[in-house]
Amino acid sequence: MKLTWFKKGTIYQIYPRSFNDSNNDGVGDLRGVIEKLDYIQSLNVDIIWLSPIFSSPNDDNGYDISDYREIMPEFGTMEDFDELLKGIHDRGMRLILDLVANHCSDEHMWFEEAKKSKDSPYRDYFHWHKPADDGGPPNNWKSFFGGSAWEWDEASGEYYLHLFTKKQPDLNWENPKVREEIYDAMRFWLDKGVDGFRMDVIPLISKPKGYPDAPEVGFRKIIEEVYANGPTVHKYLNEMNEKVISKYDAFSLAEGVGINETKAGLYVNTDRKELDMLYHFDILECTIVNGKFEEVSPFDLVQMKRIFKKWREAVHNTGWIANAMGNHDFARMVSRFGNDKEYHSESAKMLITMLATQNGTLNIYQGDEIGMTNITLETIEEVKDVQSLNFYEENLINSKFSEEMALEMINKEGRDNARTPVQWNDEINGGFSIVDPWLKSNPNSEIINVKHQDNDPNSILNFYRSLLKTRKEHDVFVFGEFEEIEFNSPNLYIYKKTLENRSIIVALNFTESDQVFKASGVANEYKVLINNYADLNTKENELILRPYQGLVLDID
Ligand code: TEU
Ligand code: CA
Repeated sequence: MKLTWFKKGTIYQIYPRSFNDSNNDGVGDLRGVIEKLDYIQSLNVDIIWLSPIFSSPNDDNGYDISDYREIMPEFGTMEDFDELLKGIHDRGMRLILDLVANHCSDEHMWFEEAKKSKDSPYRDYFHWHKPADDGGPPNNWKSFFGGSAWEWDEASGEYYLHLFTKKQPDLNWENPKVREEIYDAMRFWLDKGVDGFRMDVIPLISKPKGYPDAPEVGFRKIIEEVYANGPTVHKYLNEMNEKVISKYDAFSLAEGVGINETKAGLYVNTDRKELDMLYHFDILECTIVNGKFEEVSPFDLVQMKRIFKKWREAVHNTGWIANAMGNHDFARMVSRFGNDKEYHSESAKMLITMLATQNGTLNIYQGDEIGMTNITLETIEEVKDVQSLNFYEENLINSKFSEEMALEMINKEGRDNARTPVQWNDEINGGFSIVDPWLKSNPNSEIINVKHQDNDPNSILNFYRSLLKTRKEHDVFVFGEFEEIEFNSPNLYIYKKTLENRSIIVALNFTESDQVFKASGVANEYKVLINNYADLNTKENELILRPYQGLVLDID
């Protein structure tokens, strides 16, 4: 019987480059994480997900791996890693690593060898294709980061496939040797004692046979219908589970790109023995219509409730998901879904109250526990993210938007928003480093930082700590049966959760004005478990919710 310790857990994602710089070279590192382990433990989180720490030329900050068994020198040594892992386990937490197995770096030995000759034993580790009749790429596939997904290789007269940058060639999972290489790398880390993996773009590993053209639909649809969910994906995930994961007390968290709720069960239903859970993109992309830097839609609370509902129902009693509203690929949660100015603290606390009371594993991202916000980058030189830079470059050529507009869009949606250094104190660069960090530190570190919030009982940080603790003590938060109340309200998100004879009500105000909720019962007799305001405003059976107020009430 597989252990399910991860279901109640909270995952804390660390993006090491931006977490803490221990040797003042401007880049976060493993010793920087070691220095902060007591802090991380103080959050009451259970599992640390470390974004890639392996050797990499950093075209995509480690998501382009050149050696799966080596630590990136900028981040430290294997000894540092061993010490980190021990430090995490000593504190009763677990560690999952980021497995980037859909592609590697073009500087990985496999690709370097593959390029040398069509007869190389490594040639078939990748997807090579002769040109189309006109000499162009074999099909119309676009890379996630702009331009064609095929790159021309002059020497061999063939194209290779890269769904991300051209320095991230896709691995050919149809080749059993590739699969064994990846499984071996996984075993290497599991034998060291790591507790599992977050699996980068795992739904993309199997490509449609014959590389057919993608239909003329939005990019999101293309991902769902063409790039993800390929014909052999389940066979390989099942194999990976059988040969690797199931042999350890380990779990897998899939990045559910291109998986919609109708397909979710195929990946995470327990009886299928594939993956343990996934985080989907529907909340993360709920304001993105087709793709980043294209059309955006306004935030719509009812739509968000629908998304939570359909996912909850999709895996009900059969599988499991994780819930996230931010990570290293998206703008900051409080800036997107809350109000990072007048109601910074209130809205940050309300949002995490919502996420912590959804059914599923809670997944939070570094810095969100202090309400870190988006940053304004003044010039394109300050932008570091390859996705944003490629968009900017393409736009210079097709002039779809003015340069100012393009930079504005990058500031609104770009991934650098989530990658600015963690703000530890009010000193230079927020205490991350005494030298200029690789990506500009947010000037608001003078106000928003761990040190201030640590000393303030009403801070976002201390709210996270007590919310996560309460969540651990009450199974109903995670496992309760969900009952929507006032589902069609565009202002309030209210739900009741019941487990055995325990019931709670969660009441969340998504607006900047007071909102009235008519409770069935004497509102002021409810016991307050969580409240992001000092008091509870009630009138007979009415609950008056303040701007961005978030409550969890015990109604036993
Ligand atoms: O992300 C995959 C992915 O789908 C994102 O590129 C996402 O679409 C985009 O950032 C949102 O606009 C994973 C990693 O999380 C990301 O950091 C990597 O760049 C990417 O895979 C390639 O490994
Ligand atoms: Ca460093």
